[in-house]
Amino acid sequence: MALENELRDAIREKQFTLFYQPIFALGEDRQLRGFEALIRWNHPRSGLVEPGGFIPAAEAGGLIVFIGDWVLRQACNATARLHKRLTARGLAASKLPYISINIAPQQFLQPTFSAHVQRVLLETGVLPELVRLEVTEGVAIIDPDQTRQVLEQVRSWGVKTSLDDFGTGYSSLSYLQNLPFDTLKIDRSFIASMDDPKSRKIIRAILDLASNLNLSVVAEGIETMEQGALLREMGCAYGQGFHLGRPLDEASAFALVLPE
Ligand code: G
Ligand code: G
Ligand code: MN
Ligand code: NA
Repeated sequence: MALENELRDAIREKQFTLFYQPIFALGEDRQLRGFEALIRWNHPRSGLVEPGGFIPAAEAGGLIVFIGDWVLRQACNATARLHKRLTARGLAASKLPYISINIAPQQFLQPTFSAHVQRVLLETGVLPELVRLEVTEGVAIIDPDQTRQVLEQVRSWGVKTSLDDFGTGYSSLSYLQNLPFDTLKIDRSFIASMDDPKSRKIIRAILDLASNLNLSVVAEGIETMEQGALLREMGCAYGQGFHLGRPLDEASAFALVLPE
């Protein structure tokens, strides 16, 4: 309960902040393609707290909906501002980095969620095509029909959809068949164990499946040069991870694309 009260204060006192982890094309030129927004809690006494330390409590207490709505608006706002500055400098719309936003199941399945997305798109002016919503298969386990409806609705506005943590859950394949996703994010556990030939076979199978289903693939948790090179060789187009780039505060993330 104490943590829940602290979280309420944190919302009121604007203690949350977003970090942005770059997502790159794994090809020769390492083009920056997007950012994943990752929440941090600037705690008055503990300093910067990672989501693992408070998202579970926020989910249990229902506060994740308020926090998540703040994340969505904040990430879209920041991205719209960045895009304005980039286009003012003549960068083509096709080169603008997208923003990928984690949506908790409870938030995603709110009856008002898609209306909220539409409102945020309109109010921030961010290009819908440059917004990606990341969900795990947890949403489909709770309510497959609602999940499909919401994914279809946001996609009808141009927003892209990603299936996060792919490969770790229960019956991912039927979700791929029934749900409209644009992107698969291979869970970082498979990348971490790439030394194991079995793990590489699973990654190959995921890449093959994704290619046949016309899904783009982002490998998560790339921590070494070798992992990045091997994934590229295997045909994985995109990646993120500490080797490529750590989550950055807004100014540092913007500086990656807006050199002085
Ligand atoms: O940044 P870190 O590795 O500590 O994140 C841990 C977990 O918290 C990840 O599973 C990530 O998806 C989740 N997470 C990070 N930011 C957000 C957010 O804004 N909303 C939700 N729902 N989850 C987030
Ligand atoms: O569950 P989700 O995929 O959203 O988790 C994203 C989390 O993964 C972020 O909180 C981020 O800090 C973390 N992360 C990003 N890159 C790496 C990495 O290379 N290694 C590890 N261990 N974690 C990473
Ligand atoms: Mn994610
Ligand atoms: Na993930």
